[in-house]
Amino acid sequence: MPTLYYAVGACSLAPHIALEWIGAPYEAVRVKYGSSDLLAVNPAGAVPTLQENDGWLLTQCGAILDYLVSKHPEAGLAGGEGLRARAEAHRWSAFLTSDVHASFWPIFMPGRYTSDKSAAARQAVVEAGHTLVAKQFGILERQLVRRNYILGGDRSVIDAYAFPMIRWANKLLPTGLEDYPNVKLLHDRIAADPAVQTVLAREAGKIAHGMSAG
Ligand SMILES: N[C@@H](CCC(=O)N[C@@H](CS)C(=O)NCC(=O)O)C(=O)O
Repeated sequence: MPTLYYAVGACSLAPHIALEWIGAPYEAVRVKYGSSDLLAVNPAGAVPTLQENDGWLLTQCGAILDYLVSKHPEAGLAGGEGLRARAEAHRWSAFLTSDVHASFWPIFMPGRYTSDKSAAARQAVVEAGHTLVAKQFGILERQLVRRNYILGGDRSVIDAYAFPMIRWANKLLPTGLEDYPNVKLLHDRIAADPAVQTVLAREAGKIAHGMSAG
């Protein structure tokens, strides 16, 4: 049974959702960034971190999601089969990791992007982050025109991956998701999913922690 180390509000929500969609037993362990619990498992101190029973460790959200897709083909979370469908899945996974996730860093941690400690300098970095996020959400919005899910067809791990970032944008952009109606529809579709509600309730501490029977 795999163990997922996650932090509340983090991108680890994506594999948490994927594990719940898959429905096989897993353990979910809440950790804090930089905590000794997390550093003992993953010296990078980051989530998501997935550990299999034999101790094998996998980090990097996109790699974890791809691993879960391959480990559980019966769950149908790949977003399509065939050479080009797999390439599209990798394309969107890379987009989320490198372009979308990265564009939030100046908003989350402006101090990492300027040596100027003034509030005005930090605020300027945050605003630059808003512009970056808006650019990436424009791309996501265009992809979702006439599509219920990012890869088309049915839901996939790529939708799970986008979900925490869509929540961040909703909360952090000055006008939330107002300019991205199709992204908002995707958000609402995923948020309405009972498995996703279970995961959100668990991460919020509203239901029991620990093992899931699936
Ligand atoms: N490239 C990594 C990034 C992981 C990452 O930065 N996760 C954040 C949470 S969304 C984190 O653990 N941050 C802790 C830190 O930067 O100290 C991935 O995609 O898994």
